[in-house]
Amino acid sequence: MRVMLINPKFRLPIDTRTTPHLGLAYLAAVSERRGDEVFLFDADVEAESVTDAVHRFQPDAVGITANTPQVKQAWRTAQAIKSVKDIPIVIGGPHPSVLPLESAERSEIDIVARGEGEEIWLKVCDVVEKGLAADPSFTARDLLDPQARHIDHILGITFKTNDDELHNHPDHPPIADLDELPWPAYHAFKMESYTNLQPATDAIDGAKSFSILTSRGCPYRCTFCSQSIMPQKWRARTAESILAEWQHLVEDLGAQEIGVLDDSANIKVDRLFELSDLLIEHKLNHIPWIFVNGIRANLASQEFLAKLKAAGLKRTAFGVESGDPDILLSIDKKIDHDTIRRAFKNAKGVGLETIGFFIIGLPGETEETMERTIKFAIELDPMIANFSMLTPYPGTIVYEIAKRQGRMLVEDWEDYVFFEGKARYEMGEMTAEVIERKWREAYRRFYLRPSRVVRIVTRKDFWINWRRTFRMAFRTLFPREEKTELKQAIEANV
Ligand code: B12
Ligand code: SF4
Repeated sequence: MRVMLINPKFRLPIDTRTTPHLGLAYLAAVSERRGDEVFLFDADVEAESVTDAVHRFQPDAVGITANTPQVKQAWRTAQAIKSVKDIPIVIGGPHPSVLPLESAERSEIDIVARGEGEEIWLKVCDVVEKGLAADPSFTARDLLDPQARHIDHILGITFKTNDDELHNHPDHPPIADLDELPWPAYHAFKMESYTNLQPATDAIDGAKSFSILTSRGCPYRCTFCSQSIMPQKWRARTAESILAEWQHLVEDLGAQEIGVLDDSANIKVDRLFELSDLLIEHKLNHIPWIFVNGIRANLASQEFLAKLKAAGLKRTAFGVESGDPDILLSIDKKIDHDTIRRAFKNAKGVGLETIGFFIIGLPGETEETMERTIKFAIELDPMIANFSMLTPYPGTIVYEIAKRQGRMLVEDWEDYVFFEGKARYEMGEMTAEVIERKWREAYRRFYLRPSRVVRIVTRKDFWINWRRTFRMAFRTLFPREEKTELKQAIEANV
């Protein structure tokens, strides 16, 4: 069967890096294993329009991914495809997973796949393939025929049959053994069109960078995090399975750096001790790698981090979130400031570069609590401090709090992204003016300290990449109004 997997266009106005979509890379891999011919259409890097691509490739089924700011473009993309042919269209990803009915109600969407998608996608493909075998003119309308009950057996999907009845099936069970999954199908992507997620080497954009996922899910439920889209049970691959993929990335694909994309890779430290030994034993530890999303600070002893460093780890991030003890408690991070201090000390002690993730504008914040966050960031002094202004995403607890007790300043899903240095909601004494001012102050005070400036300009990668760094810094401190223009360009680009 011919299947097309789509990442709808969504370019942030800030200078983000592009990287192949790992979720689609997994879907492409399982589809290929099923025997499908896969066309991966990443609108961020494709030159042709999606309709031209559909005319040319003639897919039998289409899968589209969507996070919240992407979902409207996903719908537009589906409409464009339906204008060519009534191909079955499945939408999945973080946004439809938390608000499935919204997409299922739309005529251009046939099926919403909630949560982890590989098994659901395969089951839908099986049904479409059988339908096409029985009748080569099988369409999405046939798939949703209420009498035929083609997809009644598939868990984890939400859809509307042709008689307008909505069906919301129970969740699909999580994949029991992640080692069974094939490796992400990077060959389906135009790899030369991507940069990298977070440069680990001084070569920056020149380096061949790949991502890897060694575990899925997270047992925690921080109030601001969209973790609820994935099964709560943390599941991990074995060290041997990770090693095999790591070898493939380095030896077959020429990876010069690797980004580990797990949400919480170190829930079981023994597994990473074992992986480190294997990376060292197989002489893969010369390839730098980083924990892009951070690891749990409460499971980051010096011995553990030293072992990871010996295995090639160059940089790790920690989610610090807030410098105020009460706010930290309120977000259910289940961590305290001393533990965070120790984790940074341990990481720096073994020579790792560090990143701290901080949030400005959590529910209940005041100017004083934000001030504590800025001071704590300066005290921890990571190599990179990332301050984000809170955007309450649907499906999170902060979203419910912001809706109930605050005032959302955005209506449109496309605005649920960090744009123009603007706050996304207000609550109590936390006005947009305060959030925006403290956020700008955080960057200014953290990065413009004389000691910090000296340290930055003496780094080699600063000089390799100085134009981008200045552009980013300028846009952070002096955000400009560019949303309308950008949105129009994206809409016109379907
Ligand atoms: C890496 C990453 C990025 C990278 C993107 C790289 C890329 N091209 O994918 C960067 C840094 C650019 C990024 C940016 C943003 N991100 Co981000 N990101 C992630 C992260 C950490 C990992 C994504 C990943 O690879 N997951 C692993 C794969 C296997 O899972 P997956 O992609 O979700 O796909 C699975 C299922 O969702 C499902 N599925 C997905 N699509 C489809 C389609 C079909 C047809 C089917 C059947 C199934 C299906 O099946 C897949 C396999 O199981 C996630 C957190 C997370 N745990 O997922 C956040 C996450 C996706 N990001 C998030 C957000 C908010 C953003 C930003 C909006 C932040 C911002 N700057 O304002 C931007 C949006 C940028 C954009 N262009 O869209 C949120 C999304 C919440 C939401 N409601 O949308 C997440 C969930 C973080 C969180 N925990 O809150 N992000
Ligand atoms: S922020 Fe990190 S620790 Fe908290 S729920 Fe999300 S992934 Fe888990």
